[in-house]
Parts: sequence; structure tokens; C-alpha cells
Amino acid sequence: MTPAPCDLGNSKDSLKNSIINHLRFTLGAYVESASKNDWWVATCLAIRDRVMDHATKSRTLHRQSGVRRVHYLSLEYLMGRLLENNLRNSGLYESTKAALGEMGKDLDALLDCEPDMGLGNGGLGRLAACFMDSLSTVNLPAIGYGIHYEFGLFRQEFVNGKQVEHPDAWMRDGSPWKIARPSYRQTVQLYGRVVQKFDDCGHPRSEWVETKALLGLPWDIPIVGYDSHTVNVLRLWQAQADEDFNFQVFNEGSYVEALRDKAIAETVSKVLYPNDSTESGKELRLVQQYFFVACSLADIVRRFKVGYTLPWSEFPSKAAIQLNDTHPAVAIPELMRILVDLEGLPWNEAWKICQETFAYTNHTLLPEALEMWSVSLFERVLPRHLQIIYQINQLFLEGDVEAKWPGDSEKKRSLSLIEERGGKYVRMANLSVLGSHATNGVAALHTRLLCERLFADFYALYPDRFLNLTNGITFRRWLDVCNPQLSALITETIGESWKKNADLLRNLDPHADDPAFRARYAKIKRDHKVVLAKIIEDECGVTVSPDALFDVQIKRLHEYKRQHLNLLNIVTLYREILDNPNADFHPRVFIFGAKAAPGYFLAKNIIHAINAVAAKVNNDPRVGDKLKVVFLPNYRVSLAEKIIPASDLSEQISTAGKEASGTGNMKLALNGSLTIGTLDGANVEIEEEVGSENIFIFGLTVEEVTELRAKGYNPWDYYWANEKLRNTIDWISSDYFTGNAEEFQPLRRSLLDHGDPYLCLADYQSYVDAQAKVDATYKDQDKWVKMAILNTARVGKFSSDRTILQYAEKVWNLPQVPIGE
Ligand code: Z15
Repeated sequence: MTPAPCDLGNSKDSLKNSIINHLRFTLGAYVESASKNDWWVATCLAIRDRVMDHATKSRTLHRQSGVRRVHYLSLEYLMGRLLENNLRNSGLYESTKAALGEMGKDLDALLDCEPDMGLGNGGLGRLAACFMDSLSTVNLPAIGYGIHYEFGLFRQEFVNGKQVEHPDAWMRDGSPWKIARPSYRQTVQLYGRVVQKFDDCGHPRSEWVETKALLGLPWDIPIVGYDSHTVNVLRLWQAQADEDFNFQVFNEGSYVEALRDKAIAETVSKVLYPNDSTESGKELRLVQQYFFVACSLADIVRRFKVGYTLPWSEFPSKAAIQLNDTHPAVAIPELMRILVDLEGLPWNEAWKICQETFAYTNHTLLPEALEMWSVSLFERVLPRHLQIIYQINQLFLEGDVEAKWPGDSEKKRSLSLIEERGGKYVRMANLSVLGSHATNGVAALHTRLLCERLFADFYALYPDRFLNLTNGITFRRWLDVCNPQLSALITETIGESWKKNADLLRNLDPHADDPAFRARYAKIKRDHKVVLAKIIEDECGVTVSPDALFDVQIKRLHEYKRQHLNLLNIVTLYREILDNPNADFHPRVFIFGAKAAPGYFLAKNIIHAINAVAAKVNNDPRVGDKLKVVFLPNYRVSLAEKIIPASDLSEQISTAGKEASGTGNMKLALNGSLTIGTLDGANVEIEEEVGSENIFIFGLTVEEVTELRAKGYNPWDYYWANEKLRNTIDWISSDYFTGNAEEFQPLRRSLLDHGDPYLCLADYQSYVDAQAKVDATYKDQDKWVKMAILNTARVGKFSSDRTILQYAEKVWNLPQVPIGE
């Protein structure tokens, strides 16, 4: 007899029961004395119970129907907090709030207990998180694979204006969202050597022997879509020691040695590498990549063998695998190894399966971000995979390349999987293009540059492999969760179907001319600015007026993103306010949020410079309220959710051709923050959507940058020609801001002696002029609010639901599979 199921209803009373049960039986706490954290955990578990049922149902239906699934492979998932998102997506927010309210608890206060799940650096990791949300929302069968890092991205603090990093022990107390799946544990091999053997039919077979073994324990996190019953999972692998392997050591009596090995094994999933858009080249990073790729592929192959007894040629019809950048590209030789060495398939059949299975997303053109592994390191860690890569390369260069460009060794050098100049390196980008059927860029301009520049020769050879899939963001987290007031106003005005079809936001367009609507829209913005002003007071000790223009630059600190160009304008304004105290300048608060990679010296110098300028400006009585500069420490998803709805102006000022897409630009525009930006990445498409009268575009275009560099760029020309610019740079590099003129010499030298690689000086005047136009426009509040509303109304294109449906149609060939109640 099946026992009666427990009450998993969605009513207030059911939820109340569940929460109380979890307090009592899971946490062993009394309702009367439970801590705030206990209440938070109990609430998460009550929601998780309801979600898990749908996860099991989704998995079963996907298996039974035998549909193709997409497997998203990413080293990073920047999930942020999950409770509010899961509540809003599942429609349980109101009933849970009421249930807790009856027990004297405030849901919104509990939400702040949750540590961010910060298993990513920046845009690439957050994109993966938005995609997981959209995959569940639009009912696509999907699994996300990644690493269960014990420590996510470091916590940032400022000490005397300088960045200090602290470990982020996000799951020291466990996490109510993750579930261990010990029965799906996998074993992974590393190091060792390759021996040639022959199988029973006399065919040569490579065998990888004398390897070290590592175990991967999967943790599942359910992903709740909006108004959909599909619950996919994010499966994260934790590295563990292989007990069997350690027994050899035990037998020699070295008990303590064995446990040391165990600790070494567990370092593999210990910590996220904190670099965004620069590769580290470290052995542990390669081991991390292979570890999670090998676990994930073994898991995919296990599922393929359990579900059906199909020939291997059918593998691609069951499994699509998306490579999020080249970080998981070792999956290509790993699948070849499985098919050729373990399953005994002929090389050409295996290669066809590989190409049909994999697709690759490129996220950058920056040379320092293109992964290259030294051949000697690669050979030591993955000897068999290096052989496979060499074999792929040889067949490619002697096959397709020779056929298209007979005898052309220059083409072979450029297309080769191996870089030969200055030591040998494996080019992971070339491997990714070659081993997959699709390579996509993340914005239209970025894709054009991929085809014209980075992959020009590959594009000539395989033009049909390249496509554009412009990035998107989930409107649930980046509007519904972070700005429920605006979300409610929109729903009241145009109905709620925009949540499933973001293009319908265009129906807001006419309301920009309605003064009553404008007033409500403006009030929501101002209320958020009051909340942010309080956070600024608490975090930075700076008092700011919510009536000032909130000017926001939030993103990783990188020279190409040009936080230092922003700083040049700030210091120029500071000078102007002192020189011309009666000028009609609308008060402005410059707000920064950014982490620098711990080893990125100049980025840290720029953070210090911004903080030093802030300290002077904020305490200068001659400036008063006209200008404030704040650098909020420890920028992360949960802080972004508070800054974005309160922003008036969105700084998207990268050097043209450098920012692949940007996604913060989309989040800010959606929340009615006007963009000041260059024609770079997705800014180009934002301008197309919102109209050029509703955005502040400035600076050199990609073509003009190329031209300027060709004729020879010299920052000194701009320095000598522009007195304001000269005074600004000289002032920053004087002793005025810290008492020590040496402090910001690295920044000065980069801008002048080292050639200003990101053209700050070339774009300076155009940026300052655009900022003056912003100031003038803001003074006309009616006009500004109209522009803001039109931004919200016209950015529907940037919903990640649209992006994901394009992937499903153009790359993965996936069906949408609705899951019943
Ligand atoms: C990263 O966050 C991005 C690119 C990278 O190569 C690495 Cl290693 C990390 C970013 C891009 O800089 C950004 O323009 C883009 O919007 C984002 O990926 C998502 O595609």
C-alpha cells in the first residue's frame, strides 16, 4: 500500500505546516526559539520539497520520451541567492509571506540571510545562470554541469582604499538547495602514460595506464522556471580522494601519507580561479577543467546507455553539449577517447559524432583571454588527450586545409591546433571551432569580428558553422525579483503576458506620454534611490541625496572596460566645480562596484585611485552635494539587485571592439537607466532597439579604432593638445589625493608612457561632451523619465528566453517539452 503523501500544497496553511515540520524534524528547533537562520533554512526546505517533486517528474518525462537534451558545460555559474527567485518563479511568494507573517516572521528580512552562490567571476558565469532560468522557463530538457567549488569568488574589502581579498566560504553551514547524489559518483583518471595494445581482432588500441584516480561526487541544485513545471538541475562535481587508490598506500602502512593524498585530491574543487578574461595557465586549473568534463561526459554516457540500446551514431540525437567558452573544450578529445579507446569506434565515426554533439560559444576577442596550454604541461596531465589532439590536427591540416589552400604553410600555421612560436601551445579556441558544428558570438558586432578577424581562416573554410546569438538576461531576476514595484506597475498597465513574451513590453511605449504613468514610474525609481542611499551610508559612510543623478558603473575591473576613463571625467568635473562654483551642474553621485583579479596590478591601482579621489571629493566643503563618488565594496549578484533599480545612468564605456557583449548594459536599460556608451558589444543593438534619441553614444567606432592604430596612436598628442585632459592627468598623478605622488604613477604610465592601450585619451573629449549632454538632459525631468520608460519598453529583445529559444532552434535542435501539473 502506498502511504498517503505528505501535504505539499501551495496554500498558506500547507506552507506553514511544512516550515514548522522542518524546524522541528530537520533542524531540531523550537518555533519559539529558532534563530533567524533556522527560519530561513526551514523556509528554503519547504520550497525545495515542492520543487523536488517537479524535478523528479521532469527527469522521468524527459527520459521516457527519449528527447534530445542539452548539456551546458561551464566552469562558472554566478547564481546569487535562490530563495526569492524560486518563490517568485513558482508563484509561492505571497502564500509563503503570509504563512511566515502569521508566525511573526518577515519573509523579506529572512531573504537577507542567504549567502550569494558566487561560483563565477562576471558576465560569463552570470550568463550561465540566466540561461539555466530560461531553459526551465521555456520547457527545454537541460542539465547544467559545473564544479562544486568550496570557495566561490573572493569577498572584497577596502583597506585604506586598496582591495583586500578574503575567502568566500559560501557553504560552510551547508546549503539547503543542494542534494548529494552519491549513486552517480564518477571516477576520473589523470597523469600516467599511454601504451599501445591490440584488441582481440588485432586492432591497435591505446591504453592510458598508471594514472592517478579522483572521484567526483555530484550535487544537484533544482532550477525553477517561471510559471512552468519544468525543473531542470544544475549538477556540480565535488572532488574526492579515491579510497581504493589510497589502499595501496595503507598497505605500506603509511596511514598519514594516505590522508595527505586525500587532502591533495580535494584541492581540485577547492576554489574558483578569480580571473575574468585572462587565463591563468596553472596546472590546477587544467586539472579542474578535465575533472569536471570527465565526470560530466561519463554521466552523459551513462544516461545514454541506461535509457536505450541505440548505436553510437544516435548519440548526437540524444545529447547536445554546449561549451561555455573554451574552458570545457577538453571535452572534445575526452569524447574521442571514450569512443575510440573505450568503445572501439573507428576514428572517423567518432569524429563525426563529436562534431554533431558539440557547439561552442566564444565570449572574447582579447588575446590574453584565449586559452593556450603548454604542450609539456598538457602532456604530463593528459597524455592520451594530447595524442588525440595531434591526430585531429594532422588529419585537419592534411585534409580540409590542404584541399582548400594546397601547399600554403601560412594557412596551416594560422589554423593549426598547435601554436609553435615561442614554445608549443595547444590552442583551445581552434580545437573548439574544429570539434563542433556551431561556433557562436554573443552579440552581432562581436560575431562579425569573430568571422572577420579571430577566426577569419576558419570562417573561409566553414562559413556555415558561424552564427550570432546575442546574449540575454532573465527578466525574472532582473525585473520581477529586483524591482517588484516596477514589475507590478507594468503588469497593471499592460497585463502580465510580458513575463512570458518580453516583446510585449513595447505596449508600454504610448504610456511614456502619460504624465500620471510617468509620475508613478519616477516614484518607483526614487524609492529605490532612497534604499540605495541607505546602503551607501552604511557601507561607505557617505551621505548622498536621492535627488542627485545616480551614475553607475558596475562590472569587473578591467582596463578595457575603462573605469579609468570614468575617473578622468570625474576629476575633470571636480576641477570645474572648484574653478566655476556657480555653474549650473545637476548634483551627481558616481557609483562603482568592481572586483579586480588579485594578480592584476593595474586594476588594483585604478581601484585605489577611485577610492582616493572619492575620499577627497566627498570631504571637500567647496564641492558640497554637487559631486559624490562611492565605491561599494564586494560587488556581487545580490548587491547588483539593489544598485540596478536605483540607477539613472549606465556606464558602458569599453574601447570599441573589446567588450564581446556585456549583459549589465541590458539589466540597467531594462530598469530604466539610460546608457552612456560606446558602439561596442550589445550596446550597438541596444541603440537599435531603444532609438538613438534615447541613449548617449560617444567615442570611436571599431573601424575608427583600427584606422587610428594603423596610422600610429600616440596618447601624448592628446595630452598636449587638450589642456583640461593634461591638468586632469597631472592632478591624479600629483600628491594631492594621497599625499604621495608615487601612488598613481602606474596609472599615469599606462596612459602615457605605455601607449594607453585602451585609447582613453582618444575618447576623452567625446566622453566629457556626452556627459555634459547627460547633465543637460537630466535637468528636463519629464524628458528624462520619458526616455527611461522607452528603455524599459524597448529592450524585450534582450530576454534570455529569446536567446535560449534561438540556441534550441539553430544549434541544439531541441523540442520544448511541457511538464504537466
Ligand atoms: C567573461 O565574463 C566574459 C568573457 C570571457 O572570455 C571570460 Cl573568460 C569571462 C564575458 C564578456 O567579457 C562579456 O562581454 C560578455 O557579455 C559575457 O562574457 C557573456 O557572454
